Amino acid sequence: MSRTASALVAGERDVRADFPILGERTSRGKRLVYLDSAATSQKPTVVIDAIERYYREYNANIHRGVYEIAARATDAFEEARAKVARFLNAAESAEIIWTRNATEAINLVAWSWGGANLHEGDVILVSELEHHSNLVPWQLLAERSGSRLRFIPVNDRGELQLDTLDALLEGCKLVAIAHVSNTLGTILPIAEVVARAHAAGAIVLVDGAQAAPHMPVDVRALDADFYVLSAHKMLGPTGIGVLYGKRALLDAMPPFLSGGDMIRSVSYERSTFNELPWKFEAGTSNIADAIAFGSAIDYLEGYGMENIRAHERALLAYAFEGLGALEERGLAIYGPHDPERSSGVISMNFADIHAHDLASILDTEGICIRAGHHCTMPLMGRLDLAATARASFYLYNDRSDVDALITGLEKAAAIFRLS
Ligand code: 7TS
Repeated sequence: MSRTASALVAGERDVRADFPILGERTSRGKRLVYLDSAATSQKPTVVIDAIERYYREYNANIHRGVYEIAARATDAFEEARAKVARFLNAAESAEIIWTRNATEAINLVAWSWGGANLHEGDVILVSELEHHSNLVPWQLLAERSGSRLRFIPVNDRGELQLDTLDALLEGCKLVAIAHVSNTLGTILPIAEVVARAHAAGAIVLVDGAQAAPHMPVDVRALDADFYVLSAHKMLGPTGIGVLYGKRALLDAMPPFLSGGDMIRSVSYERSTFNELPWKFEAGTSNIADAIAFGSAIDYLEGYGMENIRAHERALLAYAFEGLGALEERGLAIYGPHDPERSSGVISMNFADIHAHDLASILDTEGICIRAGHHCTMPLMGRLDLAATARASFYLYNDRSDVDALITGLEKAAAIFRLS
């Protein structure tokens, strides 16, 4: 373990100092307690600087200019792709496709792979806890192709129930499933789902938007066929995301968007297409943000994903313990109450205080959480909830943030005169 990594786990290093926004004060003069990283993460100085350096020093379009700054931009862009490939342990950089975000990566697969491979009567299997981004594209694909959706159930704690999986996999061509639930933090048993799906002849897309930021991910060890993520949830900029796909699948897929850069040759009548990964990258890419995402990966790897996971696991245990004292006053916590089976997300309701009121009261203390359905309306229905208040952690959070959250909840209890 490197010195900085062990310091992170021990909570010694001032990680906050690397994130300029965390030094800001709210309009009420409060220190920022940022507990909404599941929505988007904050950005360290190295990422902000990487964006600025690109625009100040070598802004040029890629894959076409012969001059020096164009070559520099192309190299930096492709080097960032190579970093993502290493980060996910992909077999090669050509398996990493840049997209705008996880949502676009899922849509790419739904349109391209789904359009070519799904037919009348086929089954698409998703879980009951998916983010709308990993549900709606499959609903639309089912409509277009005449295929059907089925759902892997979750129990009342939001844990996946796999006893009926083999029956659900009958006739199934594709399983699309989250690695970590954005609403409950549940870590799903992906390796097992993939093995059983493959045995039944289905391929698997894993929505890693909430996993890749928080734990080591090895797409080859998982044997995932597709894996998607969003840079903005893992210290990178908005507007850049990733589709990982196995080469054999990507090679066989038709293009998604079309135009410049994704072609090999074009005549008035027809075109032939570029090789991977550029076949799927039509038009000018989000160059600056891809490069800055590479810097985010360097920063994360400086700590080590294993250490980031350990830090968040310890913080979660501390939070469960502290929040436990409020349970007798009506605090309900959803999802698995076990740091081993949960990523850094805590979803809750406090007595009959509406989640939005709770979020507003916490906001007056500088505490940022999210309230609502978290883009998982079907899961909310399944758990019989209208909304939850969700606190989510990252490597820059520490025990003082958890303490602030608990103090904020106590203030809410006082305002609402909870006994
Ligand atoms: N999948 C999961 C599991 C997510 O949590 C999110 C975003 C997405 C997909 C979509 O990511 P995007 O970058 O393409 O928008 N989740 C959340 C959230 O929980 N709060 O705000 C966004």
